[in-house]
Amino acid sequence: MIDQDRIAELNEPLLADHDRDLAQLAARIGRGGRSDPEAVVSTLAGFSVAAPSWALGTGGTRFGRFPIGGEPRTTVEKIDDVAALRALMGATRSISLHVPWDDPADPEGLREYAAGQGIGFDAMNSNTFQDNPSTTGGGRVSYKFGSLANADPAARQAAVEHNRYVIDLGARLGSRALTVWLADGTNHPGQADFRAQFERVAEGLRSIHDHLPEGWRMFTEHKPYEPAFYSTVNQDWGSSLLLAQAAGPRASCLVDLGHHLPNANIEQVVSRLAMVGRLGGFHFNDSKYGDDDLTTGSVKPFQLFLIFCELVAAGGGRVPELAYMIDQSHNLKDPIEDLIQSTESVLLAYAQALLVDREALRAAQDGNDPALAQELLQAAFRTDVRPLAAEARRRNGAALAPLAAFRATGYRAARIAERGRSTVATGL
Ligand code: AFD
Ligand code: MN
Ligand code: MN
Repeated sequence: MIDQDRIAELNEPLLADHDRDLAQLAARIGRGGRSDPEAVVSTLAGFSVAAPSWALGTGGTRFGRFPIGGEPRTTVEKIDDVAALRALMGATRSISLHVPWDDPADPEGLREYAAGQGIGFDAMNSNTFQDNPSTTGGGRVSYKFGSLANADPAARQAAVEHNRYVIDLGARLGSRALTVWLADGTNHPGQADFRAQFERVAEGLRSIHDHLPEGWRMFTEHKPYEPAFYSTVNQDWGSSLLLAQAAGPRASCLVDLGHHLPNANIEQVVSRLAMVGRLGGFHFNDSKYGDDDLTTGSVKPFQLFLIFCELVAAGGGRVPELAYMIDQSHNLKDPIEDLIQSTESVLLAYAQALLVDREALRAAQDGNDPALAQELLQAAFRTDVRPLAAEARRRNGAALAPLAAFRATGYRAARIAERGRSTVATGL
């Protein structure tokens, strides 16, 4: 619904300045062969981060939700919004569905529709943190006291069956991954046995893993608290690693940037999991206090940069082929505007990480020269790489100034006219 001709029209008046800025930056970073601007641009142009289906609508908190109108009411409309985002950014070429909030009756038809919009299906997300009739064996059980961790074997079985259903649905959509985030835990000391809950979850994940089709992967996603407030079964990267190892060889750990206790060294977690070959992917967001699901890179951009430095190092010069997704809750901003800004932050952090002189950094590290090491990292981080990201967008037929372009297209007003203002809850 945002066509490339319109984007090209909006880009036209910006091209001269863009070309000048790009040429100046390329000359500067390319001096002495320190970096290859062309290689950075083409790497960025090839990178894609999945959009979360649940974040195309206004999120909300337990204190309220303030819908902005024109929000998607169906999975088809969520795909339309991701296609608009792709037209603007050129870097969100897939959508990550959340079942049963997305539970298409005609998966093959939806797959074809999405393909026609240039959108594929990334990792599927199961939901055993709510009692939905379709996920609790028709209401036979409840997840109030957990799903895979539940002392009630019928609840555990229902949770395994729901995950198997999500995998089968994903296979029909062309997805090749499942993310399992469990809210399982306790709210009160002594409520459950830590070991018994953990071992029940490990057994359930093994059953799910054994259902994975050829070529599929599954991700265990840790989170320290919420909705469980005394203990969470999969509460940190250590538990996530143990659970992935217990589940099987195609299980690895998904790192959600909002899922660590305050001041955790996330870039070190990334290095550890990559070192043992169990780093599966990311849910990008930012936070100040908890799992705030704020705009990626809006609060701690240096941390995001350091994470990408670890990824570029692990991938030998570019990020490894992992599952890269955004996972946010847009409570105040227009969801598409927030996703534009988040996608931009991811690309900028990646570009800056590509500028790090890794040979010189390794020499500084081996030479115990922390001042030089800092100089090398900050030289990259302090480089304004926006012209490189803009050029990558332009090469993908996307917008040089995506937020302004989004507003100029009048996309939101058109969706309000089409979809109305009364919207159903689509966020978490
Ligand atoms: C919530 C959880 C977790 C999960 C997401 C989608 O905290 O991040 O990945 O929902 O299920 O944000
Ligand atoms: Mn997440
Ligand atoms: Mn979360």
